[in-house]
Amino acid sequence: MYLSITQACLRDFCQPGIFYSNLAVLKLFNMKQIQNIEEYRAEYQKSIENPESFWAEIAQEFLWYKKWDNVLQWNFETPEIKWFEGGKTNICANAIDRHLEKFGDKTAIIFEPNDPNSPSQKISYRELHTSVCKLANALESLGVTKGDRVCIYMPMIPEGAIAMLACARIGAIHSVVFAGFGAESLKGRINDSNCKLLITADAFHRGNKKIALKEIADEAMADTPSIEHCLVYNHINEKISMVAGRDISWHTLVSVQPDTHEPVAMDSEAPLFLLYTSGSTGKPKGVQHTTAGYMIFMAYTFKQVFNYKDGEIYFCTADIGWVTGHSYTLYGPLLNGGTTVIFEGIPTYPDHGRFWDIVDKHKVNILYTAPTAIRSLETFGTEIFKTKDLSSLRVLGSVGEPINEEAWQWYYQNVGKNRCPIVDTWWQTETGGILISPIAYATPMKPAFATLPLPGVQPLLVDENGNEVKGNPAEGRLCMRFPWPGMARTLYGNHERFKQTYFTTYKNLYFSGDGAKRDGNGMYRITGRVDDVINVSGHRIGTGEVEEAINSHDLVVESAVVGYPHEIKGQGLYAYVICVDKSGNVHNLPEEVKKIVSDKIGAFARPDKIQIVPGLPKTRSGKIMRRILRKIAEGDISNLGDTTTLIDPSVVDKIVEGALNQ
Ligand code: 7RM
Repeated sequence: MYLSITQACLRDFCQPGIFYSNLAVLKLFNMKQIQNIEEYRAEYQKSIENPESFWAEIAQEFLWYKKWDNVLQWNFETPEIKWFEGGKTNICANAIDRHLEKFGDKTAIIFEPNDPNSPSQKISYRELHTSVCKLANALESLGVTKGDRVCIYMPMIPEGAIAMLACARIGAIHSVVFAGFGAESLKGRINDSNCKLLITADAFHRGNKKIALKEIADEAMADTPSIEHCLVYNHINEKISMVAGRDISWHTLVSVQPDTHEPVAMDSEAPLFLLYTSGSTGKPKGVQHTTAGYMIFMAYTFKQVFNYKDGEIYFCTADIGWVTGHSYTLYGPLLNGGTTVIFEGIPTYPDHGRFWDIVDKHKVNILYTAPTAIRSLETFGTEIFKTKDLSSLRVLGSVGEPINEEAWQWYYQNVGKNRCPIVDTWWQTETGGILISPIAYATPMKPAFATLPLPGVQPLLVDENGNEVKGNPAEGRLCMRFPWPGMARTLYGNHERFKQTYFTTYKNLYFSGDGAKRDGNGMYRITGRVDDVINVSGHRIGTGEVEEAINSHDLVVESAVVGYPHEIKGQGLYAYVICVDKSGNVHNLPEEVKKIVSDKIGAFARPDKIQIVPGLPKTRSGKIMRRILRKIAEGDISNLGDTTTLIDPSVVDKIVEGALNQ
């Protein structure tokens, strides 16, 4: 039964009064959670039989200025995807304002600073509303308006989130650049989308390091003609230089603003944000997401996958500079009226117990992190757990790369104490939100498997020629045959590249770039990027497969395998291996590693070369930069290209040195 707009509005969500008079929900907010596998099957079936009515029912639970005319219009050839066209809404109003009446005093954000001795901070929905309104007014006072691009280059502090929400509130398109990127990367991203405003901070500490953010921003702004102003948040009282006329103090401007602001009614398909992501070639792509579909998909997937219950504390370790930070540190939890932890630091500062201290201190119920973090903590052993209380935990999540079985078991046993389901969530910047994942407490778990598609998601596997691989088990390239509301709509300023990258490899399909296997029960296991497939003597070998075999050796922490030209076999396998004993002083390890791969996969997959290394060249999101490893394996070390996006560029020198001494 529908309530009348005013009834529903007054009864449940909107504070009566001028600011909400024109926003309405069509139905009570009672999105049901999937409780077991039968319910999942039923919900999935419904979503496939009639996707439009499935998503429309969920969409009704949000605040709208105007209801949509069409639920979905799509064409994967052009490609054009439109969800809820004709509707008008605002994601900031849905993430904050709608909770005020009932949950105004509830904590929206818990901020845990880098230094464990500094106080943590709790921000209620009401306080968040005030801060966002003030900043929204400040942005408008600078002439920023609907459709303008705003670059956000901020530490992992609440003000970064506030900046994103304020942009969304006024209809400006946020483009967050991770604060670990340097001036060149920042400049390129600003210029690609002609951002008008840059929001940044003086500086910040991450672990032992200090990063002089404003100084880097200044370097970038020497060559960003579109930037009119730079709004600077004073985070640690660092001495910085301010350019008169261009640079403005956040504190000075924001403190004089009114503390209410009416959200701007946005078209469903109005761009919400850009997020730059690297492809296998070319410069980073500005993946563009839109308002209504993104909002509905993040709210739905967050609530289902993590089985989020009212009042729970949720901690996603992803920085807001990555898509996981956008969708599941910020928007997903807030759209559900949840409490989200924003953590400024790193897992190993001041020691490797930091995550567990945060879980204990804030009584975290749901922890969502990356396999790379798990594996790095794994190397320190399990002694630390004796002194930490992790009993508040109820659900664990993994994202960003395939989680190998060892890491899965370690996480399950030591962190989850064999009682918390792990949701291994597969998705991409381009998908906006989670597509394939267990639903906590509903889907049976299978280590290293992302398991089943969420309702509304229609995956398939295809062979190299684009023919569907039907039946189970199966293996192939992972594609989607039908749109989902959270998918990207274009690449900023380059629709042709969008089409070429995702929609032309296989006709009428979205191509993810990943390979996957489906087991006898239809459960998916993501095997990794298909661009990393190596062909040895005519055998196609997935780097992920070989790495998994190598990692199963007791003395191996992690490994990366690449192909290199081989006179006889076409390509040979070169394996970089991190040993438990960091000195790498284990003489027969290379032979043992070769043997374990032969045993597990087959002699054809036996690596030709093994190099014991102290670390791997990883980007900040935990992805191994294989390009560099390939060059070293080829012996082509004269030009290793740009290594500035690596967490630790010095590791490359160590690997080169090791390779030369082999
Ligand atoms: C969310 C995110 C996307 C790529 C994707 C995969 C890999 C992500 C998983 C995974 C196996 C997972 N966005 N990937 N999650 N592989 N299992 N659960 O990471 O745009 O930065 O990366 O990451 O290769 O295509 S992303």
